[in-house]
Amino acid sequence: MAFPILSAQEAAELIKNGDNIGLSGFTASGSPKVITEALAAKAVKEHEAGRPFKVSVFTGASTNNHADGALARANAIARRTPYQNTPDLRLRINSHDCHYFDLHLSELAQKFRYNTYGELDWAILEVAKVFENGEVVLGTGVGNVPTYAAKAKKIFLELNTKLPEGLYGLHDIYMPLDPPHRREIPIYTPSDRIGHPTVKIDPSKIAGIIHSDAYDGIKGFTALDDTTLQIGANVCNFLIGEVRAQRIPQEFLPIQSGVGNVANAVLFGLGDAKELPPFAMYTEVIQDAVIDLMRMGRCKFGSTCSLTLSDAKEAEVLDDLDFFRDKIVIRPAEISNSPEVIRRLGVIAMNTALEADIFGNINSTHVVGTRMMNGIGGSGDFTRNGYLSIFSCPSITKGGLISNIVPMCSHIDHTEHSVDVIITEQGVADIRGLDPVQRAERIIDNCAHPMYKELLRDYLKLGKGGQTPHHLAASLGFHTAFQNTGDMRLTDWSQYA
Ligand code: 0RQ
Repeated sequence: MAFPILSAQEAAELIKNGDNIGLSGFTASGSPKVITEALAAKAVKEHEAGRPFKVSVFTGASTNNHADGALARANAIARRTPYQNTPDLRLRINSHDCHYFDLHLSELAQKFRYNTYGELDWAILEVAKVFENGEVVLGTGVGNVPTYAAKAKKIFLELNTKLPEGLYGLHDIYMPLDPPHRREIPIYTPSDRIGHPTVKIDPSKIAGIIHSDAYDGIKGFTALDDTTLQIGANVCNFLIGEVRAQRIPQEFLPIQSGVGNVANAVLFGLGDAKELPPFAMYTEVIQDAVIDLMRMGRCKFGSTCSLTLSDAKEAEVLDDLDFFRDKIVIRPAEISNSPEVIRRLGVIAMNTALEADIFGNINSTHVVGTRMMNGIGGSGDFTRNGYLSIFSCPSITKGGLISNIVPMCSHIDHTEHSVDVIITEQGVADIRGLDPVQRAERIIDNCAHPMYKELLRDYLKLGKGGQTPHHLAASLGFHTAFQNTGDMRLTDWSQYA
């Protein structure tokens, strides 16, 4: 069947104000690029003509500057979920121009199959190859494509000529049955393949193929500094100790690692931690550092939802796919992040906190409890279900104006029940088996920055008892001081005494 070839503008013209759109990809990888930019340009024209134009955008995780970035700048996003991380969209979300709701990444596909958020008018999917029967080979990120392709009324395919057809075989496309008919997802080791290398699309739904040759535009990470290097070393030393103590099996367990600079530093540390055996990853994102670990033989296999690589690293991988073919599988988000599989495999979950409180709760998403940063992403899927759940972050931010260890988190994404270990450049607080006061003492002693230790100890003395001895009025004292003075060090407990 010959599918119509459209320009990005022709495709955008078919999308109407109020439509629901599902995008391919997971992080910037595999997200569409040219139709979303044309859609943003259309929105600008519509707004200039005095007409409303906004669409609801559903994705796998964050996207890229061509999608979230362009659409947010055009104020063209009515509703958005799940994870995002472009500065322009962050501004729209925090000013309520865009109605964003934050969700565990593993949950979105199922919710769409039950029409929780309404019907999907369009799916826009970046692909590496289209077969005549409508089957497609995806790019470097899968996200929720199988579900969006099945549910969308109409589909645009962005055929990216930069993506080699050799990507065929890297994906493992599998859609689980839904409740009440659900059965186990039969993954017993990270490298198990249970699905199909392509996504099968009903050819009658393909509204057009649009050519593209754009890169994902992912920047390299901030250079490692003393703080992030020390965090990475602390994580690795902790894991080595756990293997020695036989709390982790000698053959080790699969690793999940989050996104960002801190996660990158942790992965870097694993390259040097030769006492740990070569390991597999069961994760949602493979970053640059993992590719280097594969070259070094330290990471032997990576199950992921995306290859979130800088443009240079992506070119390196795409040019050498034969080396990576038996080392990588790219899965849909509901499989890469499946609570069932994560629990079965015994994944070691390593994610980054914006702030941790002295009782072991974690804020991953809200700056000073109010401004959305990125979203919970997959951190909850992995933390809640992991064999061992670790959070790391620097002990201070902005030169010490902010302590990342606080009396009470200003927003909580991960509760004390799911968090096993907190690690900063100062040290490691293993809080398993401790009561709240014991946890607080260990986190302050081992993780807080010296400039904040006394303030935190004094807070603990303010409480009037109870198992978790908060002083409720003072519990957000660090954040209040920051809002009033710009410096958490100026917290004055005497006003609460
Ligand atoms: O701001 O860029 O202005 O300097 O937050 O902080 O230290 O560079 O950390 O890049 O590792 O990101 C939690 C956001 C950390 C990320 C978060 C400021 C700090 C800096 C970034 P600047 P760093 P990272 C897998 C799992 C949730 C989702 C998740 C994240 C910026 O890891 O989004 O884990 N996680 N998904 O200065 C105010 C604080 C702060 C603060 C840091 N307490 N208050 N600002 N910053 N702490 C992936 C997916 O799910 C797809």
